[in-house]
Amino acid sequence: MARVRKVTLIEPRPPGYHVYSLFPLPRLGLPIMGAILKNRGIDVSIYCQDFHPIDYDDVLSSDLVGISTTTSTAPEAYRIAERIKQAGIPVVFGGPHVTFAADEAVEHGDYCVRGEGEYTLTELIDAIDEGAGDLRSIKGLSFKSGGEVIHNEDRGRVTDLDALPFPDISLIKGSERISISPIITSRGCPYDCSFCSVTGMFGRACRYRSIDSVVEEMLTREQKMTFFYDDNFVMDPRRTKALLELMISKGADKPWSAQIRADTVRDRELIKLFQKSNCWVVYIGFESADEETLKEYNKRETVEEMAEAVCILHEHGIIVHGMFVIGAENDTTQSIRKSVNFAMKHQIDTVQFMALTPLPGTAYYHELERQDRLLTRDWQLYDGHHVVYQPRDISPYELQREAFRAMKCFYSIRECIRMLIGPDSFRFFAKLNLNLLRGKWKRARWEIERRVRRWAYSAYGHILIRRVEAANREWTQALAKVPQRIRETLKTTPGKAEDNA
Ligand code: B12
Ligand code: SF4
Repeated sequence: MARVRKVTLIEPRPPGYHVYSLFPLPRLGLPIMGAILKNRGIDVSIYCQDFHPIDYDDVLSSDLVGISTTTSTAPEAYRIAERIKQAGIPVVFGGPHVTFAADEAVEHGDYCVRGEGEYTLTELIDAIDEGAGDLRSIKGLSFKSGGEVIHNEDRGRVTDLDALPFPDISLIKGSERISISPIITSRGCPYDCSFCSVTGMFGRACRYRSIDSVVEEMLTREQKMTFFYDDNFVMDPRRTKALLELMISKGADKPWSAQIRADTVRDRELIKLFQKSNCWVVYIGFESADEETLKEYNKRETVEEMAEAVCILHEHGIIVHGMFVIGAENDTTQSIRKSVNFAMKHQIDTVQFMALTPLPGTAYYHELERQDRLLTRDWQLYDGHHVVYQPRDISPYELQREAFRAMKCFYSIRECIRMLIGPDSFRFFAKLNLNLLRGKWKRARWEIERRVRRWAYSAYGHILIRRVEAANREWTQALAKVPQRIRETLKTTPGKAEDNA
């Protein structure tokens, strides 16, 4: 094959509706790899289907096509690949799904890159340039040779994140529609929540970019807001503080949001800096308001810490998006409703109640597969909105119904009205008047904007959850036919390594 001159990278659209449908965002792997290839003189473009449909005339003139996968987008990735392969163009997969399902991926494409892809992809392109002779020495690569699937040895993770170029989001077709600037400052997470695939993919050792590089990248972006993609933005509070101070001093303090853990909020100095640097919303994985379920998830947090976090964040004018995962082994209808009540009692601003999803690469996946409790391997249903396994103490149908019930309860018309004219509204107007009296115009404007947004999200949540439910009707009906309870007495609990040993 001739030299690789043109590469197209594709992020397939997620199936159906999901809680983020209104705010499409690209993952950053493709824009980082796109920047690397562009720097090597390769003609690169990225199709992120959420922003632009795939132009096959363009794609089919590529020398190599790279497709990114999460579990729920894998079936679409494979469909796209079939079409490209028919035209004789080699396809390489990567991403958090195929990393743990490389055997499956190579049935649909030529190559599969496991784990972080930057160096593996460039080595693959070098090998293709040289006639694809020496594939076996490329760490992290899987491929088929003479009918046999070869998995080369794993590649270590990228150690120096500053050595990578900034993700070039302008390579994404339709990038002008990206309304929030996506920035990632670290990789890896020291925790090990049993439902999460981040640690399997990016490891438990945290790797950080330098704060200068982060702020430099932020200053190149035109969007009016920033979303930090880090799995846990406060892995090292000292570094986070230094980053926020630098953002303020360099004028990179556009309104920002990030994912954090509830227990980090206890550091008041940090939260004051959050406020000062224009943090407007934080995404917190509370997961459950049931202590036993928290233990099962290996969350290492208490319900008390969660409640305290919401209170402190609200005192500082920061919106809280609460993320809950329902369907643990311990979960019953009562424990699930406890989480819903917690969210309403503490006036969490927006929420998502996702059904526990055994993603490949997680402890839950291995254990539920071992116990033959996966109801389907139709990956597009692995989006957190479909129950895809047999829970222990309630039926899959009940769990599916509870997931919708939880969201509908939170995003009810009553709650929307309460937000407009309830006691919280009086607090808002009192605070607003105080800011106006003190001449704090910027703060007052910000408070109004925040309030309007919060209400708009609630109204949106109300509509969205009904759409998701309608789209899922067929699956919910199918679940109604699955036996009510699992009969065998389970001796082990997925996700609890010590029990399973
Ligand atoms: C930003 C983000 C989002 C955004 C944007 C999502 C999107 N466009 O898919 C939002 C907030 C909308 C979101 C929503 C959801 N997300 Co999300 N999200 C992330 C997050 C935090 C960062 C993504 C990112 O940019 N990572 C950094 C870059 C560098 O990594 P990367 O893109 O994966 O690329 C690297 C490798 O994967 C590989 N690679 C990737 N693609 C390719 C392609 C080729 C050809 C090659 C060679 C290599 C390669 O090389 C890259 C460079 O090292 C990740 C966690 C994480 N740390 O990655 C979760 C993550 C991707 N999300 C996840 C999930 C489950 C969801 C939700 C289903 C659930 C939810 N929490 O609501 C929804 C689904 C929505 C949807 N779009 O489908 C899972 C996916 C796991 C899986 N197996 O499917 C992750 C991994 C987190 C987790 N808990 O495990 N998410
Ligand atoms: S859920 Fe969050 S805290 Fe837990 S392992 Fe995943 S990224 Fe880390």
